Amino acid sequence: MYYDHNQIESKWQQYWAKNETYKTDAKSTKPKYYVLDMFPYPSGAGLHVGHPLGYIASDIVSRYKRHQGFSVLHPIGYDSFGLPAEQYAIQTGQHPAITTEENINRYEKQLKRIGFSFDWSRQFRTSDASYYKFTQWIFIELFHSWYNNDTDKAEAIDTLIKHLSEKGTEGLNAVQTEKIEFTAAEWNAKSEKEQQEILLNYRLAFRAETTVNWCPGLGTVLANDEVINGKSERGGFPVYQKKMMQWSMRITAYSERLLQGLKTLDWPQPLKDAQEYWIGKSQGAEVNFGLENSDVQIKVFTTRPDTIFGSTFMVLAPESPLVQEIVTTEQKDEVQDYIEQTSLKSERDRMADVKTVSGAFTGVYAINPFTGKKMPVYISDYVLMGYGTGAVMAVPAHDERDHRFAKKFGLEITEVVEGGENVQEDPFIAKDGICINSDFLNGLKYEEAKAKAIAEVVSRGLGNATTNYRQRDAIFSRQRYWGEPVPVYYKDDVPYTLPASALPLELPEVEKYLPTEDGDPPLGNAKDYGWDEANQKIVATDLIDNKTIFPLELSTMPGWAGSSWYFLRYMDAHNDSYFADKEMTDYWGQVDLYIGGSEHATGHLLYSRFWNKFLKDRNYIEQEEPFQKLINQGMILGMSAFVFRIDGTNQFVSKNLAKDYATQKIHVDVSLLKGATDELDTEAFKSWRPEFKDAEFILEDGDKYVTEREVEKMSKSKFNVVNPDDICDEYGADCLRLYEMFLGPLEQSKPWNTQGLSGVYGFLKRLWNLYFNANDELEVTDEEPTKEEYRVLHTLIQKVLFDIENFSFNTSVSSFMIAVNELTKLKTNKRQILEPLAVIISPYAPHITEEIWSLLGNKESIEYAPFPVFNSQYLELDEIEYPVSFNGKMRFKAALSANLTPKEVEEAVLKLDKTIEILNGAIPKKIIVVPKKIVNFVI
Ligand code: ANZ
Repeated sequence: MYYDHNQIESKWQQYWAKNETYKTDAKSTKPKYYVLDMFPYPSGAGLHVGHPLGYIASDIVSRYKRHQGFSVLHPIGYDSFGLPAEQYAIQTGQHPAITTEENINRYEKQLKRIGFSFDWSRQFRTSDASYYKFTQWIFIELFHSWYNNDTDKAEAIDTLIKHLSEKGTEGLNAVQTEKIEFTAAEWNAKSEKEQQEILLNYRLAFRAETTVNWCPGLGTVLANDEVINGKSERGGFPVYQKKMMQWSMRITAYSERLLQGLKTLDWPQPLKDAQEYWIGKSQGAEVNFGLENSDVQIKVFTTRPDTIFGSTFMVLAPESPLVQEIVTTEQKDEVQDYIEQTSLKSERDRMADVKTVSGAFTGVYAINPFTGKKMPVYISDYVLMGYGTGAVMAVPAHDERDHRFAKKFGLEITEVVEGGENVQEDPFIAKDGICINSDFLNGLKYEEAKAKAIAEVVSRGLGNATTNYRQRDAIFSRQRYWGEPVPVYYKDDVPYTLPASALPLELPEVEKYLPTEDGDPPLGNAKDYGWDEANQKIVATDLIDNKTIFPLELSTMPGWAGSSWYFLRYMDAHNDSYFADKEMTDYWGQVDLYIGGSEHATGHLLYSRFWNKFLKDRNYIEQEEPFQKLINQGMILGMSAFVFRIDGTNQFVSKNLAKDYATQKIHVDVSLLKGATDELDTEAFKSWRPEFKDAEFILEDGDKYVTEREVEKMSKSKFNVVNPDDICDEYGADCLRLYEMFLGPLEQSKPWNTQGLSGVYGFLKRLWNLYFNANDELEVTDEEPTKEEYRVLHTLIQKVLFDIENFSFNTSVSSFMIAVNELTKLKTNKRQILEPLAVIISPYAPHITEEIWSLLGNKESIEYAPFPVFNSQYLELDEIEYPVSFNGKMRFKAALSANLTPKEVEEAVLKLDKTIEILNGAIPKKIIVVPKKIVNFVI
């Protein structure tokens, strides 16, 4: 029978949808397995063949686990708030909800076409009010929580308020923006407003004035990981530093736990390294330096207290508030100029630029407490305000940046440590890391010197040992429309959260998506956006009187809010009263397998770990870490095509003639090539774009325009995308799935080549034909298979079990091919072989196997058929071909039963005609039998 992939695939896709084949039971007595793909953002461009790579792998695992008797959660939904839909809304006036809906519909159609076994019933979008209701609820919980270092977890703000009202800040060990101290009496005497302002110093969701990455092109603030080389990740607009009142999340409270947790996770090492680097833990000391003729102290953070004897000057961050306090009148102008110059640079640029050395002298001197020497105090942009204390003791003999600075400003350079292997940070390495030039540390090695220096700093009351993290709190406000409204209103400038009963705070309609004339975010355009506190409802914006009707927060949440907890929502996707029932989160626990791109290393994967840990602290869930195993799929690369335009003309010269001309290389759409060749369809090219309408061609071999091909990232802008819909039409989804897996190891990047599909298609036809006879009739017998047939089947089972458990999908596909070829040769038509064969292949190629399964007379879907059990007995050989040697020279081979003892082998070989002939009456001195390997006669 003809293998009609189109008919078969659409038939089963309808069957699965109608029967909800992949719907996960709410509760199950089976063991659970949770397989998740990273939350897709449905862009307008639709899917190309690179996108499904990870989804195919996770789908194979899901199906395999179902065959193995697991209750599998394999959900899908959409991260649907975000900038592109909003940018489009600004340009066209079309509501972002409409664009989003269209994009999702298209995306979903494409996904369904590939036959993924998602539980579609659990689907949701981050922009659904029924979902963001709980994103807002989590925000409120964060707002009403603080981090207690003593219990090492987040607690309800009430426990903090109790502490403050009973003991003030005494004995309080909290994560805070700024260290403040007061007594219980002082706290109790404060007004409500004052108390609320103080609490913001501790809340996990808080408001503070922060230097932000302001992107005028997008009209919003961006997170550090959304800025690449001073430009916005989306759109490439310039990003500037600006001070603004912003909502932030105190992720730094979790730095240490985020770091420690990595040890428990089965994640790719580069991903763990990226998180570790981002968190950036450094251990060192904070040391106070007194100023000459002044009470002012400059506190520095140093990771090298052992070099304090070599510190000859100090440098403050230009933004440090201390600068204004200490600068002398003579130096004021120079310092002011420098501060302004610095404000134009982003923190990233400042860190990245190690070449330019600049700074200004404040006019004052500090005293090195260890050497008693005067240290001029400078400001320079290489010192960052947000790190450590915003001040450094400069040690030019041991720190490269300090060294460059000292050279430029003619400052003293004193060596303290003779470098060595264990002084890795020391750029001026010489010998063995022994301290010199300080009687105090002389002769000590780096670690000893560091410990001794810290002890001395502490005993002299100059400072203490500290640990610093490079990670910053995460800015949470976006001055945009298409995001979750922040459920907060302002009374007397103090933020209060909406009661949970008022959630969701729905995104209001606005007439335009741009900021208001007063520079407020787009929500400032909403007509109904006031909060009636007494009646607990939203009312007209005009009614705001700041007495009973209050203004609501106008910024929205960032893209990462909704994606920081979606994996929990899938466990109980339609619960209207709770983000997810505890019974459900207990049952599903961690995501067992998470597949997605490596670009989420320091954004999503830190934020979601943070929220998960927070929800655990507050006893809403049990798991400390959300994603146990994670795989980063590689990228599928496209084969771009180029034409050569002769400079200044509309003439295009074929690739192999192009070297004779001055040309410009231009991308052309790969769909303009003839079939799967490199040859350009010149007519199609002419009608591709108006500017090529009159194109002329210089052809080669008389009639061909050959394009140049190059492997590049697959992307719409490079015109090298291949649409999976086209592949599904021509070859079918099963072929696409097998081919994507066959391309190579999942984690690696690999080029796409449409020509390769026909080989896989041939395999599917051979598989199909195994079940049919020469008259195209299904023919399967109930006869007992031969040993050889069993051997082929069990070799395959063993291989595939190993491969799937090890996420090696490409090797499984090759073993399918080998098995089908062998079974074809054996003309196998035994049910006991062919039925399990269909089950083994079904996770990879679910449509064809589902069809075969039903043709074989099964009434239920193949999906829940048990996976065949491996039996090693079938791999044992009946006969062994012994090479028989005489004095080390192999003369012939003897096929003997595998069950013979060495003695029996010897006897059997001695009886063979060939042996008798070669021995020719001689009596062997020795006969060596290596069981199952060789026989050797010594004569
Ligand atoms: C003296 C010293 C001597 C330092 C030496 C380094 C090497 P990490 O490892 O990244 O934590 N530093 C401290 N605060 C800074 C700030 N706000 N901006 C720029 N640099 C700052 O680096 C910590 C080291 O970076 C600190 O130790 C300090 O310089 C500098 F041979 O102190 B060190």
